Amino acid sequence: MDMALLKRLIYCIINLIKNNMKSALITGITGQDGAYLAKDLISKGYKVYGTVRRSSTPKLGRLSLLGIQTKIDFIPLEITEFSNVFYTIKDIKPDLIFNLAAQTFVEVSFKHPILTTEINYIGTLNLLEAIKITGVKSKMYQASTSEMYGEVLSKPQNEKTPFNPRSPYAVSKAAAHYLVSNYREAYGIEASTGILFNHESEIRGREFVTRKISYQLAEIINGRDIPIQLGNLNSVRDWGYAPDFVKAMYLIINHKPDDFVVSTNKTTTVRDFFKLCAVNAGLKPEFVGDGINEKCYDRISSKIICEVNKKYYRPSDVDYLQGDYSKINKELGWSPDNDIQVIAEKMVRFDLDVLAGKVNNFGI
Ligand code: NAP
Ligand code: F7E
Repeated sequence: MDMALLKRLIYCIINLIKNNMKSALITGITGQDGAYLAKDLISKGYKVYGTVRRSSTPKLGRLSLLGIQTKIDFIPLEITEFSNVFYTIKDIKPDLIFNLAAQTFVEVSFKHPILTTEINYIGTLNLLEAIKITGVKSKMYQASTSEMYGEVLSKPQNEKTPFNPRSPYAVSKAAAHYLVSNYREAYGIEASTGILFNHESEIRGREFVTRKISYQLAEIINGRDIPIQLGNLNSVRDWGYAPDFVKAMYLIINHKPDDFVVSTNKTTTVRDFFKLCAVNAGLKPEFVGDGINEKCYDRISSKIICEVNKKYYRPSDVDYLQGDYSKINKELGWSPDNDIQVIAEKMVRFDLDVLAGKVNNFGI
């Protein structure tokens, strides 16, 4: 057979395989969860489409770090633009749609409540309307959040616990959550939600408290003199590991449409997470004082390594979250693999390696 014909045949076979692959669209692929989820879906043989919104600087760092940047079909998408969402769904007709795009930082939601509502609520509505109008048979996953429980009405929280949101972020997510169940009931759209409790990782945004701590402790080990400035040290979270949690998303979307809590059921204060990280960084942390005057000393160097700064207090905070994940455990067999000690160890190790120049973090 001549070479040109052979090449053409191989090209046709590759295209045939590609066209028969199951496809998934991830909104918010450049974020923490989007990156891990994309990696999982690619390893399962999915053709992955990822949405990226325009910016003046590149932001594919997480995807580069995970080695999957070249394996994704990127789609320009601004989720608040209905026509953009509509034509994306109409053209791709993905088997699965994971709606992870959101303004995710609670603190910013107090400063940008309208933008947060437009992205998180209208964005979700745009997707649901696009699915409804185009009539595509896509299954959809909505990224709901433990923040919807807010000032909690019972402990631990499960799928039946009423919501009591405490921030514009939480309100926008609760509204989007109700939209999903409404479109499910009213139009038979196959949409599910995962009510995910906080989940962290080496590629978590540096504005969130866990990564702020691990990264800035690594800076202190590398000679930084200024203590880390934190807000509410008494806040309690149920922290899990993001790569474990994206596995739950895949199980949820492939099950009959429903809502599932994803969590670890274990609680840790911000102060205790700080201590765990500091010990992992080779320090000997001790907190002294109360409220705004609380400080943490490193008993090896006698230096202050952390102090409270009221700038980081929120107008209203969520003080306690603890998720009961027994439903997803019973029905889908999911449970978390990594506990908070392991998470702290991995995050501190990564940031120490980054600052020592041992790994390229692509700016993440
Ligand atoms: P993240 O790292 O902040 O990523 C958010 C993603 O949304 C980014 O890709 C971002 O793109 C994209 N995005 C923001 N505004 C957009 C817009 N207007 N149009 C299109 N895309 C937009 O968040 P994450 O931690 O991966 O969380 C993923 C989802 O899970 C979010 O919906 C979040 O609310 C939810 N959730 C997260 C947690 C958690 O603990 N991580 C817990 C519960 C629920 P850019 O890169 O352009 O900014
Ligand atoms: O704050 C307290 C802060 O910003 C955790 C998002 O992924 O998880 C995340 O939201 C707690 C809060 O996460 C600082 O007041 C103290 O009580 O890391 P965070 P979050 O607000 O829980 C949920 C589930 C989501 O859905 C969100 O998208 O830590 N805290 N001092 C601080 N928090 C920050 N960020 N910075 C501080 O200095």
